[in-house]
Amino acid sequence: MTPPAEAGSRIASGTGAAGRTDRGLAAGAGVAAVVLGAGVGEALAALLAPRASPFAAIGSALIDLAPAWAKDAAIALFGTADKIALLVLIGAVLLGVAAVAGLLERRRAPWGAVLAAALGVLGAIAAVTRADAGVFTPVPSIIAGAVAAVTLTLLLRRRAAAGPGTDAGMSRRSLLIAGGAATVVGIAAAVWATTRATGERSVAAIRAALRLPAPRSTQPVPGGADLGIPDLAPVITPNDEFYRIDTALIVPEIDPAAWRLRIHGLVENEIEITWDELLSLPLSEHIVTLACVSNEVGGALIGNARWLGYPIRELLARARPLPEADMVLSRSQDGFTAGTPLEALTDDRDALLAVGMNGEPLPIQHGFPVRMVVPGLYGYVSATKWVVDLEVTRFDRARAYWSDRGWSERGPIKLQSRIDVPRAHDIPAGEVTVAGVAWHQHVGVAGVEVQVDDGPWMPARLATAISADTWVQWSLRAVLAPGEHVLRCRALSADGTTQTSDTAPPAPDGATGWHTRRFVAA
Ligand SMILES: Nc1nc2c(c(=O)[nH]1)N[C@H]1C(S)=C(S)[C@@H](COP(=O)(O)O)O[C@H]1N2
Ligand SMILES: [Mo]
Repeated sequence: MTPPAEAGSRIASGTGAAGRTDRGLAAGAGVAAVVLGAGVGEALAALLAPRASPFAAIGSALIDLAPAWAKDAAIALFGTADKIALLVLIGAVLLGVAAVAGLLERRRAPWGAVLAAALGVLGAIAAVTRADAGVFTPVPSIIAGAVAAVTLTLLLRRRAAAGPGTDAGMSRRSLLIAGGAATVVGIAAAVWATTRATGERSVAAIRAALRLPAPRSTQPVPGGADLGIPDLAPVITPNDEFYRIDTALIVPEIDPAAWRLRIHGLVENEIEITWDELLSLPLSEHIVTLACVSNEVGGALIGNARWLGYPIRELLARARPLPEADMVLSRSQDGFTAGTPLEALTDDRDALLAVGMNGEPLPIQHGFPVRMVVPGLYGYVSATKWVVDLEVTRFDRARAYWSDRGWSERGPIKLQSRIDVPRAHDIPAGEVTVAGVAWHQHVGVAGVEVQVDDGPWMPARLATAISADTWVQWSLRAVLAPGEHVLRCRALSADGTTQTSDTAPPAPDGATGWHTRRFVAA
């Protein structure tokens, strides 16, 4: 006997078996419709405005909505592949909802189509709430939702039109063909859209053709700074190996010719500076180790580069901050903000407005054309990439991006050290080289000690530090008998403190504890 709901459905099913097939087909139709809609949306975004991609808009909104622990967990799980992981997750959820829309359309038309359209509305809402939204931003999402809704209606109507008594195989076949075609077209459109990425390519071309002025002054790497030990982090991190952390699903594409930096707020003299003006100033090179607050003990979210730039101190001196100011809220083109103590930008530490990284213009992912680099502070409170605005303000008046999400308002980098060598877990017994890096930016590292099993702490050999603002390599020869061993390292700061053994997670202001590694010697 056919249940009443089935009888009322627009898809006639003679038997339970046919009913089950219909459900599968309906779910498939939902997926096909949403894939087609999403593909059309991505293609339109590629044509109209790359930053209007429905996928990227939803992803960016989720990133902004995510609490501190979620960001922490994502980075812990996926490292710098966290963005790909997010897109895969969104895709999976989208396909799930698409299947539900198909089933819903089959039983309660037009609610499945309404659900498909709602996905588009969701994308549009996410898109218009982006900091860099324009007039076209919601359009691709709206059209994507409309295409999905109409396609779903047509697909399942086609199935219904086959009706009772017609050849179910035929009708299933035509639905399979139409749905398959929609899916293929949708995937092709999405692939085309991702390979296009026009804006980025043109800014990449501008960057490639760019020649930065020679620095007025530079900072040499002392001879003994790099111990030259295989597998040990090189003292200067090459650009393509430099960690990348940011909230930007789509990297901002800024033509230097259109770049401006405004300095305003609690200042006597509001100023604006262009790219040409910035490049005409005397630029100098400073080697600074940048670190992410999300770096776990022993983690890789740290790198050391030679930055070419102009002291922010000099620009702030022109703007003349008012006495009550104690913070600078820097803002990137895509709306990220960092709150930096005014003092860290005006004291002698040479906080930079940087344009160059290791002898080339900033890579686009690392903030092209201009970013901030502030020795001694974690990136989230200081290292704004794609920076376009500095608002001189107060900590009790303004809140920065991550401070709004549970991370500490202040972010001085903590004393840390890491074991890089041996890289492998299974090592030959006997004399081995143990080596790593240690850092306490803007304070300096005075020493590193290593403990083998529960033995005494032994002083490691410290390489020559480039400056207090950079990490320093260390090494030690240890003799390991066959068997299991536990090695720990701890740094001694130039301020007399010893790296704490207390373990703390990255949130809210940086991880602590000793990097501990287990080896098996044979
Ligand atoms: N515009 C922008 N700048 C940003 C961020 C961001 O999300 N957006 N992240 C900050 C964080 S948390 C860190 S650790 C550094 C990382 O810089 P890198 O990607 O060049 O290594 O950039 C900082 N600057
Ligand atoms: Mo970070």
